[in-house]
Amino acid sequence: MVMLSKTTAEQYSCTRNCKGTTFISGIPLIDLSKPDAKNLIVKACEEFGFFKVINHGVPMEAISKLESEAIKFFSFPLSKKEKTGPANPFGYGNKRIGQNGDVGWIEYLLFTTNQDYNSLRLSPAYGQNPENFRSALNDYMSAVRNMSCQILDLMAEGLKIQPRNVFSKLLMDQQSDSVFRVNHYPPCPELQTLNAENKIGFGEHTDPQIISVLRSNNTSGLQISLRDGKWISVPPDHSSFFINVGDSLQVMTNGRFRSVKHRVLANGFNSRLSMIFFCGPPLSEKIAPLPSLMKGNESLYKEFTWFEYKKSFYGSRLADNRLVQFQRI
Ligand code: GA4
Repeated sequence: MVMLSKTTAEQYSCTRNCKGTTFISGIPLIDLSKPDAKNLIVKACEEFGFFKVINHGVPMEAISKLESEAIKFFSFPLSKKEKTGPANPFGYGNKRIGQNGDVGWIEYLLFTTNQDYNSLRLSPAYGQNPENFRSALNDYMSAVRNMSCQILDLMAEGLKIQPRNVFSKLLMDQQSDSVFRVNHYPPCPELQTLNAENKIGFGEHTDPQIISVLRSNNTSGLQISLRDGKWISVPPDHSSFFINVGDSLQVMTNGRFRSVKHRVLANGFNSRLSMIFFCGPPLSEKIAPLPSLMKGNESLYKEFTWFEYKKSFYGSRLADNRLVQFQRI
């Protein structure tokens, strides 16, 4: 049984299924329109490194438009999709994740966001009218970037640190090295037989960036790991967003917030579609604990820039602990 602190236990009720996975019915839920959002965000980042957001202000129209463009793209024949690949590191990818041997039951599109999609000419492989895809991407990313900044400002307020935009300014910077990913997990026929084992869609890992902002359709699959190593399934909710603490935020808070280990299991019957905005700092940014959060404590980490971290994590396997080599012993 998963052990939760008293206050948490009141909020989250758990049950176990036969394969030993724990389902948690209450992932921390943050209503961005409520005055206590900032304190609840801090609590969720400390306890889970993960929370769900409602009243987020991202128009449903922007979400549906991009979702339908993505569905259209993934329904094209493989040969056509491959014209926009390989994902090295940006473009269409199929089964292979990264460059170091990781694989999953997945196909995806990876985009860099620090270029202007108004001037970017998407290849005709994005459909008969790539302009539709481009404008859907632009609208979605700009709405999600705004919401991400709002969340990061609330985080700084909840932590009682100044200036309020200490995190969000990294995302607003013209040079912000953010990434956008659209994942399609097709139904996996192997899983349709009785007693089939779990099949990995996207293997366990932490995200390297500051926070990641995920939205999916209503197909399950996402799991997060609790501090004690137990995996819990996250009930999907197509109208909400899910926020992950990334490695960079763990360092900036000197370990007070933990980057959350997560993975996606394939589904036997339904397609899962997710879109994730990874909020990254500029390449030259020094990633280090914020002095106001140190309170006389030593930094747990050696100094590094986002560029140095990136160089190191592109050489890693998905499940590696990428921060370990930057930790002071
Ligand atoms: C994990 C988070 C993002 O999806 C990503 C991933 C990246 C990739 O798919 O190219 C990486 C992975 C992610 C971290 C380790 C390396 C690089 C795959 C991989 C094995 C786009 C990112 O920024 O880091």
